[in-house]
Amino acid sequence: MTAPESNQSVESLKDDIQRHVALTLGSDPFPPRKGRYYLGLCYSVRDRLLGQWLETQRSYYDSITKRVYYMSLEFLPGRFLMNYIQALGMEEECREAVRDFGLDLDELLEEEWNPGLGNGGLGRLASCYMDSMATCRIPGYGYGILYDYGIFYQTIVNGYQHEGADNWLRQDSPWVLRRGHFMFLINFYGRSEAYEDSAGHERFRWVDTESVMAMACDIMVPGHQNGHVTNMRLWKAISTRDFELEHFNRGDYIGAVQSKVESENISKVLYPNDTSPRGKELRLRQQYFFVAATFQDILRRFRKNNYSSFDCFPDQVAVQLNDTHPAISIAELMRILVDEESLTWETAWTICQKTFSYTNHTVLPEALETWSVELIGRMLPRHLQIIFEINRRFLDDVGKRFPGRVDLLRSLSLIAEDNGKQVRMAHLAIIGSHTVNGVAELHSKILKTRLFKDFDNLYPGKFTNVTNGITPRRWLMQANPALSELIGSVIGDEWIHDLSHLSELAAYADDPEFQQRWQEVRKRNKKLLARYVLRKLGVGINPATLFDMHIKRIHEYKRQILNVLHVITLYNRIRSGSVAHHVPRTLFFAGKAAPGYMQAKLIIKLINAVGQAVNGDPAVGNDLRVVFLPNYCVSQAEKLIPAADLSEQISTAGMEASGTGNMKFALNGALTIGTLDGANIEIREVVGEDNFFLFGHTEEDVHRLHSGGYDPVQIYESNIELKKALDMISTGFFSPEAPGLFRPIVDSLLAHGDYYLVLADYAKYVAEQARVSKCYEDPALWTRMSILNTANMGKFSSDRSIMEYARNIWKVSPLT
Ligand code: 475
Repeated sequence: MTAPESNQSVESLKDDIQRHVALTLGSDPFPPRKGRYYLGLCYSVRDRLLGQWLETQRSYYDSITKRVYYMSLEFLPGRFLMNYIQALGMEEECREAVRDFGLDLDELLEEEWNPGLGNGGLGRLASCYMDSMATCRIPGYGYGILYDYGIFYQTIVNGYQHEGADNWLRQDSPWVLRRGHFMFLINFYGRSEAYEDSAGHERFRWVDTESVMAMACDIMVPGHQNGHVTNMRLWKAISTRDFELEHFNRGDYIGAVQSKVESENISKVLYPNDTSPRGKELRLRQQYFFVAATFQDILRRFRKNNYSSFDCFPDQVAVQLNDTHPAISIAELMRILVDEESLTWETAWTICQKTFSYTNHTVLPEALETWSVELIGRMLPRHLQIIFEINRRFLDDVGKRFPGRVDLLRSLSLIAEDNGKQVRMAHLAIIGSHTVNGVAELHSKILKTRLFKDFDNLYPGKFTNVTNGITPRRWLMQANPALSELIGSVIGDEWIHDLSHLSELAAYADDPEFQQRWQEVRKRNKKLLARYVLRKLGVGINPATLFDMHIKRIHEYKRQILNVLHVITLYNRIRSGSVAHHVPRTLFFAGKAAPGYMQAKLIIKLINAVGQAVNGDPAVGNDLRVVFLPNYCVSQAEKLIPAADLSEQISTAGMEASGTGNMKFALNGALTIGTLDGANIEIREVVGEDNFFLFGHTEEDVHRLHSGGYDPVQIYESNIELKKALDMISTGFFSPEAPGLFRPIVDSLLAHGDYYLVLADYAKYVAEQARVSKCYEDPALWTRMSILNTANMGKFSSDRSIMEYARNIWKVSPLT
């Protein structure tokens, strides 16, 4: 596969780069400049993939195979250029080509802007799955929205988070292929009108609608050196001509342009996952926009294959709903099948249930989506009618099976009544799907035994688990070239396609020579990161210290506060000289807080304030440093993770559905300090109890403590170090200019019951951290643990996850 074909030679690459600089960009190729040559290289690499992409798409038609539609409002693909280069197996050629122009490939790569089309875990998972679908040759597509503005750009000003607009398409992206000929009309508002068909049956049609066009924009997702290129199709809103004409005819030019602009707002901006997602009309418009466009595309392809009946639709189409964000799909497919294709309700419903499957990503009650009946009724009147009819039939059925159980009807209904009438999107997704999965074993168990217990009783076997995974291509091969090379030198490169091969490393865990090489690679990565931090923040950090990282969205359940309390405790111990000797640590924090989540934003300020106090205290010196890296994103994660010694995975047990950062760290040889939550449990199972730092209450403990009897104040009173740390926060030690600034944080822990059980886990966490330091002082032990972490991570490849989805849920096989 890697054997250079003619267009893979350095010379042909150089010709193409210069040709693109001159003829695509219209720029003078001399002298070679970074920005232009970066683009020239992008177009040259793109050319080499486009042929494979066309061939792959054609092969789907030729084999008339079942296809997977992965529907997600979010994707976080990270930078593309290196991913494409490595997929083509052309890294050396590209390095040499640009070197000949006096440029450096690594510098060119930094020119690319991160497409931040997602919030965090859910979006990044979707992109890992796209990579694995392509590498495993699963025929499928990703579908989403091409937002003009991705997740906000975070800066830290005086310790506070500031949000800036992320206008990532400001300069056209070479990776986005606009398909002006794939445009679909999308309707909104209007009303549902009853009429009688020729056979005298009552039927409905959706009339008096407002409309907008959805234009397809495609991004290639290549498999790793296998010639398979999957398509990610993102929709962009374009105003309709009709809309304009109507205004123009009335002589209202400005009105025409204004409504054009407004209708195009649909794909303008990604919604940050704020504490409460309710009531955002534009968000529901986005959801339906992308669903309606995607289904027109799905049906276009289905029809192209000349099917005589819709009965075989589920044999051709599998639709995966990435959380409930695309769940309105179920009502949309019913509308198409019943209103437009004239199928009976029963037939249409059977087709729906055989087509959809739904992945849940969170059990936090505030994150479960609902839409008011009023809003859906206004924006999607026919869909609301359909949802009511689905609910009527469903509750009828439940009533027959469980007579007299009014409580059950209330808990299962698609409509919640307690807070004004709301449609529960998770309930719609569950009853409209054949399979519902959680994303780690514990999470899937919680879905069955707590959150959706009644549904599990009703539909035994519908709930299942697919533990998340990450792509080894981006998260080891690309992010950590030095470690990849070391691994390759002893076990070869098969792990890139089949991560289980990493287990062969275990044989080297105690080999002193291998250990030394392992340590050298890790040291080198830490030095690279130290240089990056110095460049970005002007802060010097010592690569010889223990690199302790807590990088993820800022949320109370992820308990950055627990980490901060540990930092303050270390600080106090250093200052009082109460530790015989301390293992020097550098604490890394990174992550965004939802713009409307005040407590999370205050936590960011606290981290920075503690950092300022600690870093500025001469008594501390090198022993403790705290850095907060602004604007966490995929590219930043790629720099941080390979340099981590310790990975903080310390959520309240039962609250982190899976986590995927935890997998990235362990794969790169960091050790985890973590609770029995999400995929931590499964990571610990495979790497071994001895190679994992465990602490904290279990999910069952948490459930019990939440049922009553938990008293954080008593813990505070009885733990001197904890009391001191909290008192420092609440009395303004870290905010002398505003002593009461951090009171809300301390109040949430003491006055408001400490819902996330920070105090309950504090003592065990601090004790386990001491064990971390002790192990770190024994390099042979630490290195052995590190190697064994990497060696045992085979299970967490997203290739494994995707093959489980393919076999057990989608019923599709890889193309041969
Ligand atoms: C979980 N995002 C992780 C990851 O499965 C898990 C919610 C509402 C609106 C927009 N985005 C969201 C999430 O819910 C999310 O990212 N969930 C995460 O999904 C992949 O590993 O535990 O928190």
